[in-house]
Amino acid sequence: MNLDTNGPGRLAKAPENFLDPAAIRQVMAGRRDFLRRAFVAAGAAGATAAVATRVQAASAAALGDGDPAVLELPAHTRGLGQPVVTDGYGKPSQYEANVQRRQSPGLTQTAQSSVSFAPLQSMFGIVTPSGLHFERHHQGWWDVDPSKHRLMVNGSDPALLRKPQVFTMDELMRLPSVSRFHFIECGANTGMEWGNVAVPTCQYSHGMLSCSEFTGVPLRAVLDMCGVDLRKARFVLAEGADGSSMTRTIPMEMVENGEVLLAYGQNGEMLRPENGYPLRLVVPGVQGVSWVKYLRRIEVGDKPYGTKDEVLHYIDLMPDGRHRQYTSIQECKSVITTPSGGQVLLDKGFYSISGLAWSGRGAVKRVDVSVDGGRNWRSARLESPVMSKCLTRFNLDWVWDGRPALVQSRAMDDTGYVQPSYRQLRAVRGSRSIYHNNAIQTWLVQESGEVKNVQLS
Ligand SMILES: Nc1nc2c(c(=O)[nH]1)N[C@H]1C(S)=C(S)[C@@H](COP(=O)(O)O)O[C@H]1N2
Ligand SMILES: [Mo]
Repeated sequence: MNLDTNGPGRLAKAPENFLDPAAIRQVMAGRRDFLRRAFVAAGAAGATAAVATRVQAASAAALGDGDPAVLELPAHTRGLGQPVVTDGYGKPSQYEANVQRRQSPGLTQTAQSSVSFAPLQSMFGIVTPSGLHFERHHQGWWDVDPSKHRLMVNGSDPALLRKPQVFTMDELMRLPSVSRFHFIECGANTGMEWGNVAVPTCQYSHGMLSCSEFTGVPLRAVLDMCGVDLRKARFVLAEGADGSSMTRTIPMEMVENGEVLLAYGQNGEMLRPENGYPLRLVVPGVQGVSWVKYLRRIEVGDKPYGTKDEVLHYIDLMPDGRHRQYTSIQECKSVITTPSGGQVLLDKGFYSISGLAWSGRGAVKRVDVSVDGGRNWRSARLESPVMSKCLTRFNLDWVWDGRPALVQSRAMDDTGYVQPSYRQLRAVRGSRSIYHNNAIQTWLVQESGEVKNVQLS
């Protein structure tokens, strides 16, 4: 590609949001005038009103070959806009239509027991819009009638819980609530990359990750209402109402400190059906599978339950052939979302490297960024707010000189834990696991500006 030689300061953002593949090919082929011409063509097509044509003609005469996006009065400046409540529930702009959660072709046999990935490369800040939240269903999703939904709280033994109770949604929602920002990451996120590079974009490599403000009642408060004996009841079983019979053991320490929520709210409104409406468990820092959706039962017990989804699934295959169970905390991890796989840098010059970091053990303390495959590192800016068990946005200024670059981020949390390289992770875990891959991600920015997923050995 013949790079435009405009100096640093010119930002040519990765084009996926406003160029289609054909347009990218044109730019890559050296058609540097392509963008301007495309805008001219679009402007001419829109300039139908006589007034606009006159303004355009006058301006063009005065200024020569000016930018029609500046010179022509667009329809939205001349006419009357849409009325209020055209949409009782607003939708994104039509121009953002390719920002979608997506399914990986061929990954699963059915679309009910499957996963969709959030478009991390298109998001700002730390909050995932609810309609773009990744989805993981073991047996399809449901829009459950909240008036018929119940939560049963019982004990495996009457001595552990004196007053078992059944709650309606109304009864839960009148209790004192809290709202907290947390990430949720499927334990299988980045799981396809254990052996080798497998997927092209960060949507597919890291998109089983989302972050919301959740609102609900601390499970601790409800267990206290039900007369729990915390000396004996050291474990909780959470059970979902869908056909997957999703059941997971949660250690009572996580519940006792008030962090685990019976959540009905997500980003200021009720949970979306895909995310467990009307009630889901929020287990901060823990892999997604424990965040049981359509939550219908909580049982307290005195030992781990050993359910199928913790004894057979969601276990870590070690190099010696044994499996590790109950490794549920999502360790510190990060990913650069710009520049990232599938994007194209159209120009040398200034870029804001941007990404996300998180830790299931607390807050992100530091993120270092390398553009030379890990030889040199610079600390990125952590953008506020920086919260515990929540996504943290980081940014770093970068001037791309047009030569190949290996772009990486390495996060550290407030326990001092540092995100490992693939070499370090595989030395302990091997390369045949599915779950809990938190290795440093590398994006190769090629001379052409195209960005590729690579792994450094
Ligand atoms: N009832 C129920 N809860 C469930 C699941 C499920 O299939 N059924 N999937 C689990 C898994 S594996 C994950 S990663 C998260 C995904 O939550 P999300 O679909 O809201 O992103 O929900 C968990 N809770
Ligand atoms: Mo998951």
